[in-house]
Amino acid sequence: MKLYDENMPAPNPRRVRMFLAEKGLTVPTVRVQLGKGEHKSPSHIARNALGQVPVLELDDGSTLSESVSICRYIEALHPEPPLFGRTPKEIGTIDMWIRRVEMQVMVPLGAVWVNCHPATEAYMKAMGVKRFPDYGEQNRARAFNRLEWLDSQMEGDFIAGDFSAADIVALSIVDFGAFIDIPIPPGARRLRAWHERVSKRRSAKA
Ligand SMILES: N[C@@H](CCC(=O)N[C@@H](CS)C(=O)NCC(=O)O)C(=O)O
Repeated sequence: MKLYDENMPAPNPRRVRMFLAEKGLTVPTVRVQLGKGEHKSPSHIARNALGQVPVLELDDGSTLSESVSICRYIEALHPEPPLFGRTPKEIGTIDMWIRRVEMQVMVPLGAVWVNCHPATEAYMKAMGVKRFPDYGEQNRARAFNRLEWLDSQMEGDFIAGDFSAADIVALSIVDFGAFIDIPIPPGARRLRAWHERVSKRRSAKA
C-alpha cells in the first residue's frame, strides 16, 4: 500500500494518517504538493479523477479515494482496535456523527475557504473558478453556529461514545477551522475540553 498524502493544514489526508497511527500501522507515503498543483497532474488524476488527496494505492495497483472510505478499508483489514464501532448501534451512531460533522461543520468551513480566504484567491483564479465573497462570509457565521451546535450535542468524552473515527474526522475539521480563523467559539466549553483531550493523543501528531 502507498498513501498519496499532503501535509497540514490539509484536513482530509490527516484523517488517514491519524487512523493508521491509532491502528499502529505505517504505510509508505508520497507527498502531493497542492501548492504546486501536483494534485491536478495527469498522473494524479489517473489515481483520483477528482484530483484530490488522500489516495490509497493498493498492492494490486488499484486506488481508493475519500478519506473516510480509505479508513473503512483499513478497518476491514485491521479490525482492532475498532474505530467504526462493533455493535450495530455503535456502527450507526459513529456513521451518523461522521456525516454530521462533515455536512454541518465542514461544508460551511469549505465555503469560507474557497470563497473568501486570502490563501485560495490565486488558486481559484488559476482554476478559473469565480469566488463569491458574500456567500463565504455568510458561511463564516454558519460555521460558528454549527460549532456551537456541536458543543451543545457533546454528552461524553468523545463525539460518539468511545474514541472513534468520528473524533478523527471532527479533529481534522475543527483544526482546519482554527487555521482559517474560525476557532472553537469562546462559550463552547465541552467542545474545547474534547479538543484538548483528543489533541493529546499521539495520533494527533501524525
Ligand atoms: N471528500 C474528500 C475530500 C478530499 C479533499 O477535498 N482533499 C483536499 C485536500 S484536504 C484536496 O485535495 N483539495 C484540492 C481540490 O479539491 O482540488 C475526502 O474526504 O477525501
